[in-house]
Amino acid sequence: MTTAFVALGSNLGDARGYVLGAFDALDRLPQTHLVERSPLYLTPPWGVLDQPAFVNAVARIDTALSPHDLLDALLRIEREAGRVRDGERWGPRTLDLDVLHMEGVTMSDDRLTLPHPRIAQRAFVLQPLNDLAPDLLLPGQGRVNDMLAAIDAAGCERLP
Ligand code: A4P
Ligand code: MG
Repeated sequence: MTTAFVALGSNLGDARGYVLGAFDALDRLPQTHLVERSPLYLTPPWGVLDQPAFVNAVARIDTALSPHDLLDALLRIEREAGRVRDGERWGPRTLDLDVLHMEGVTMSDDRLTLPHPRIAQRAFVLQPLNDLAPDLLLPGQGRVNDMLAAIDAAGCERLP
């Protein structure tokens, strides 16, 4: 089993419901179980600013799936949540699941880059990741709590 961290995000429809449903869907994946879920955060849009606020969270899972099989499983969960890919980068979505990190894995090919290359700039990822794994060292990027301390995360509001 490998420990992995998955980022969850939604900003269309019942965003909170999609994120909570995705935690359950992760736990139902073959050869995988959900170890811990972060709190949910309401976060200002990053990248494309003219879109609704997001609900974001991070899951810690244990999985025996390969990196590519895990990615395929996440894309399937996104489709089952009604995600439509219209080609707009960083645009609104019912559900976005990104692999942030898999323990011991550093790789980049045409489908998958690990660790996820844009963690260091993203408060909506670092805030919930820090709740689960503040001391985690992401190869090539740094320690989670150091990266969070270096950016402005004031806009991330923890949901009850
Ligand atoms: N891909 C490569 N590496 C990975 C990885 N580690 N995990 C490839 C997941 N996918 C990976 O992803 C496009 C392709 O990236 C995948 O099919 C996979 O083969 P995508 O999620 O459809 O792409 P995207 O969303 O259009 O672009 P990008 O850069 O991945 O955007 P993100 O990271 O998904 O960001 N603001 C807030 N507050 N909260 C958010 O959650 N999300 C986004 C989208 C923008 N702004 C946001 C949020
Ligand atoms: Mg994604």
